Amino acid sequence: MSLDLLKEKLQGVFKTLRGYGKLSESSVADAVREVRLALLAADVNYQVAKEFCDEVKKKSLGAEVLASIRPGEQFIKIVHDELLAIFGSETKELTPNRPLRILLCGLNGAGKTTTAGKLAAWFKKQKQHVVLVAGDLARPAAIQQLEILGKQAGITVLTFPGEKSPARVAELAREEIARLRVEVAIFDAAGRLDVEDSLLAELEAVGKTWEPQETLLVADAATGQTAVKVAQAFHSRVPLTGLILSKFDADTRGGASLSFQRVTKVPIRFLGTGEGIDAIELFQPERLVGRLLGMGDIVGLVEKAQTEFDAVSTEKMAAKLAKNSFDLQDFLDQIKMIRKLGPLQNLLGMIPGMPKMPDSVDGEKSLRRVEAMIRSMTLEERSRPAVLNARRRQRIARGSGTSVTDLNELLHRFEEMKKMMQRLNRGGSPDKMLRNLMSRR
Ligand SMILES: Nc1nc2c(ncn2[C@@H]2O[C@H](COP(=O)(O)OP(=O)(O)OP(=O)(O)O)[C@@H](O)[C@H]2O)c(=O)[nH]1
Ligand SMILES: [Mg+2]
Repeated sequence: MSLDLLKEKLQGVFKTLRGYGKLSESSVADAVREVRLALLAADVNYQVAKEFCDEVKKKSLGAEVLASIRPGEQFIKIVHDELLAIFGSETKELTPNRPLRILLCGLNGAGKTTTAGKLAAWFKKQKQHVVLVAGDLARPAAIQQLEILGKQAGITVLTFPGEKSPARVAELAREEIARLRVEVAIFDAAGRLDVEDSLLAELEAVGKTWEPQETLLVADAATGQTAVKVAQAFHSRVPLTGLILSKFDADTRGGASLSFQRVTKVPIRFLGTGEGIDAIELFQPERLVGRLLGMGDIVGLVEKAQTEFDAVSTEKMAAKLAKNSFDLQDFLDQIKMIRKLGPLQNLLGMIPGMPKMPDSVDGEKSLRRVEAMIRSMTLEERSRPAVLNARRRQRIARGSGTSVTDLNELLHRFEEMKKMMQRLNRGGSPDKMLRNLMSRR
């Protein structure tokens, strides 16, 4: 996946930083240098990487660093915020105006036609009346390629056989769109060999007749800094309103995505994540940055858990899981261990996909209720919950000051958890088991 390399490197830097009790000027400088190398390795534009790092350094050493927060965390937060500053902190939606005319442009083979099909399918899913316009008259079989995509997705493709000028096609297509009451029309333009290409003039002409509200450049994420130059060149001829980074699934560097916005000030709108017609996603900066930095902080949780978990009982638990004899008593022991790890809310926040607790007080309260319920059970009941009939359940609820509904819920959750742990426990070490548990999404 794109940016995987950067992710790996950044997380390496953070891991080292976490070891420091205090961030000195030199440790900040070291970390910042590592971040810059990571950015450059991911093919982020040199100037962009430099500016980014200068900013991070300034903020890390500046007065706003809070003494009460752990230095490593503070640094991660600063990097996080700076990344968002580059990507833009929110998803920028396409204009709601209808009929919406989109023009897709880009270099040869960037993925325009595929993306046209994906976008059309994306709009169709939103119940929009969408058509594709075959505007690539340069490449043989380009029209046919679009028609195949259209057929696959059940989308009308407007073609004008015999027509030689794409600008004229745009004109004719607009008449059709009005007639058919189309809401969204996507114009698939011919690829340009390079930015000096005379075909750019042709694209300008298309822009004049098509008058798109959205002109989106499709750029191959793997082409890195070249893609940034391309974006600049296109932008100067046909004003771009957005970028679509294709082949985001393929490239591990993906640094271009960081450079684009900084250099062109044009927002990334979509990511192409595969060859299939559904392989497109809205570009969500928060999500991408979260993914990049591992804000779900799996590593941190595992480390923390590793030092504070009672190693002996973890081993015991793994053995029980393997034998499928994990029972409510163990569940209770585990809750106690979890509580030792610190504020519940922080802990849960580190597990990706974990539902947010309303607040730590509530979290604590419900843990205490669970404890009370299990404590009200006999040892036999704890090891064989199956014996819990209605009468016993009533007794336990009374004894723990809870309700039968609470108890039923607990038992249900326990069974679910047991099932999940069983699935995750592929005979590995407790450590591996924990990692498996934490890395599930
Ligand atoms: N893995 C992957 N492949 C993609 C993606 N988008 C497009 N492709 C592939 O890239 C190749 C070129 O795609 P096209 O859509 O034909 O590119 P184009 O820009 O229309 O090409 P020209 O019209 O010749 O300029 C095809 O093999 C696509 O399957 C993507 O997001 N991920
Ligand atoms: Mg094409």
